[in-house]
Amino acid sequence: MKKIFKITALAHPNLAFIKYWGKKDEGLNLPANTSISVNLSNLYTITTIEFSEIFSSDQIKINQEENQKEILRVVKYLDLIRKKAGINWKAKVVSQNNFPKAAGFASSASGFAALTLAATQALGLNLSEKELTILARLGSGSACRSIPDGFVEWKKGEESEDSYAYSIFPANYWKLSIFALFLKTSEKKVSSSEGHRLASTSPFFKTRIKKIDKKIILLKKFIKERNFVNFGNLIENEALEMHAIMFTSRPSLIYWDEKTIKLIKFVYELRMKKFPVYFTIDAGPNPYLICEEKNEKNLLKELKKINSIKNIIINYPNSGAKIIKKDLF
Ligand code: 2P0
Repeated sequence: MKKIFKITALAHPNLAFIKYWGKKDEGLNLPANTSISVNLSNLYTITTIEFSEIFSSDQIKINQEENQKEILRVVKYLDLIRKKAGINWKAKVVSQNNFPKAAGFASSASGFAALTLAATQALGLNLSEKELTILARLGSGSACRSIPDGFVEWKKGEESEDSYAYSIFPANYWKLSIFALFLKTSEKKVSSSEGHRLASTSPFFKTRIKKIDKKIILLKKFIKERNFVNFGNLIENEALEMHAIMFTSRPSLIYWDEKTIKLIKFVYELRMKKFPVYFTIDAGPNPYLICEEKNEKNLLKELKKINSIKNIIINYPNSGAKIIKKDLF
């Protein structure tokens, strides 16, 4: 039988409703808290990997670029997978996003999730979903949440083997429309990894961690009940809390710009007019607006009035990482 060493995988970035901000162990990407997210249908990374004994070095291309810092991170991660598989062949990797990377759109999550699935399959490692999430987490923390389907919980765990992600509700459980708004698409100056390091310097970080388990329980209840108003208020407050930690870190970290604030105020205005829409924001200036699918067209109409929005991609809850047939090389 012919052995296949070339595999292509597709993974979606995930949007956190309860954020991962701060690590307990930086080497292992053990988070300070449990987090909850959903996979985004219309944003994705496709990664093709081929291992061969004739390659003399790893060749890695991400979005048609050869960025040395990113390459080193990927090579280090491939070394980990090679060690697990007991194979030392070098690899060719081509990875392509359909959205701008490092602008707060979780490109490391979809990138490492796709790479984890493709590389382990190509080397014949038959890992369970739980094992895949643990491995993906070692590449980038949030990547573990892009492996399972739909709404996903990443349990913080005490050590590497019990810090993993799993689906808590399937993608079709709740028809949410999640608008990714592109205000600014240049790469951010401070990476998330650097940001995580600063989190514990905020005087409010300990309070956040103390209260977060209650928030997790509440969020799961609101999703289960499909209670949009309670859900929206909770996730919006959670995003502001994470950014408050960033603002009050030393040195402080401000990912927003004027356009972000304008959008926040716009959401408040819509709610004053009884339009049920809420926002969340990740480690970047670009907000996500969330409404129920029945209100999607009206929200789009409202957003057309704002000329600072360069592009809008509407997403729905989606399945996790998967193997696809279409290779990139
Ligand atoms: C999240 N973010 O929960 C939070 C919200 C950004 C804001 O996870 O160092 O890229 O690779 O483990 O996963 C971004 O952090 O950091 C992140 P590493 P990662 O989605």
